[in-house]
Amino acid sequence: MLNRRNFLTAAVGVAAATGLAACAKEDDSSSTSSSGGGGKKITLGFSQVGSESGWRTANTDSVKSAAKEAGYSLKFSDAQQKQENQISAIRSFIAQKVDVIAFSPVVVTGWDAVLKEAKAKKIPVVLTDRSVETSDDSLFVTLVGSDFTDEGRRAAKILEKVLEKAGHKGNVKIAQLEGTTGAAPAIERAKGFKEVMDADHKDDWKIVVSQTGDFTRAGGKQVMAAFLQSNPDINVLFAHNDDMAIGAIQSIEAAGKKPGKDILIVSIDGVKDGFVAMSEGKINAIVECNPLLGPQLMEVVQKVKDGETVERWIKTKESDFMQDQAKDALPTRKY
Ligand code: GYE
Repeated sequence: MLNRRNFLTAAVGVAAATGLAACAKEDDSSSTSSSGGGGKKITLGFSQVGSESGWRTANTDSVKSAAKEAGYSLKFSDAQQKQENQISAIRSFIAQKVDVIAFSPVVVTGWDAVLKEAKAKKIPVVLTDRSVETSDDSLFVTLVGSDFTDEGRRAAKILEKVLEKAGHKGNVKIAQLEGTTGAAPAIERAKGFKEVMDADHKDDWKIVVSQTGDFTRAGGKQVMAAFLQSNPDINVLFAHNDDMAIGAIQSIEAAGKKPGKDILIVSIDGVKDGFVAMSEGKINAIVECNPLLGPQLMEVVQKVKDGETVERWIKTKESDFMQDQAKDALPTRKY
C-alpha cells in the first residue's frame, strides 16, 4: 500500500486524454499587487478535488485568499471529484504556460503521463493535501499536507479513550465509512486505524462493515442506513470525515438509535459542523485535519519559482478533540 515517506514506485494506468477542462469549473482571479520579490507576477494553476465536504470548502477559501494575499494570478479549477477533469485542467494549465501547477489529486494513481507533460515543459508541480503514487519521484517537487496514516492511528487511539469514558464493556463492532475509493486519505486513514487495531485490539475490536461514502454527507447517510440494516449490532462508527459522520447521524436517528450513545462515533477533520455535532453529544471525538493550507502553499510556490530547494513533504500541525472540549473549542474554530 502507499507509503508516503518513500513515495512508492507503482506502474500506473493512465486515464484517457479528454477535451480541455471538460466538465470542470474554471475561474480566473488575480490581484493587482505584485508578487513577493517585486518581479513578474506568479501565475499559479490550481486543480481542486471538488466541493464534497466542509473541509474542502475551507481549503478552497484558504487557497483563494492566500493567492490573493500573495498577489498571484490564480487559475482555479474544480474537478468535481473526477480524475479526468483534473487531468484536463492540468493540461490546460500547461497549454497556458502557468509558472507553477498545484493540485490535490482525487486518487493516488494514474498521474504519470500528465505529470511528464508538465515536466517536459519545465513547469514545476506541487501537490497539496493528497499524495500520488508515481514511478518517477522527479514528477513533483513537494507535498504540502497532513499525515493521513497518523490520523488513522490517532482515531484508533482516541476511540480507546471514548470507549473507556463510555464505560463500554464487551466486543467493539465497528462500522467504517471510508473516503473516496483510491484517495490517499481513504487508503491511509484505514491503514493507520487498522495498524493500531491489529497491534492492540486483535481480540476485542472488529470492523464488521466498511464501505465508501465518498466523503459526502449524502454518501454517509445512505451507506450508514444500509449498514444498520445488515448489521444492527454495530456499536462504533469510524468515519473518515465529519461530513460522512453527520450524514450517518441522520440514519442512526432514523433507525431509533442515539448517536454518541448507542453508537459511539469518531471522525476526522474538525470542521465547524463536526464540532457542533460533538457539542450536541452526537460525535464522541474528532481527529483534526487542517484544511488551511493556502498560506503554506503560496510560500512554497514562491520558493519553487525562485529555484530554492524545499522539503519533500511539508506536514501540517494538528490536534485531537474529545466531546467535553467541543463547547469551549467551538467559538475559536476557524473552519
Ligand atoms: O478529510 C475530506 C475531504 O483530502 C484531507 O478530503 C482531505 C479530505 C478530507 O473531502 O473531508
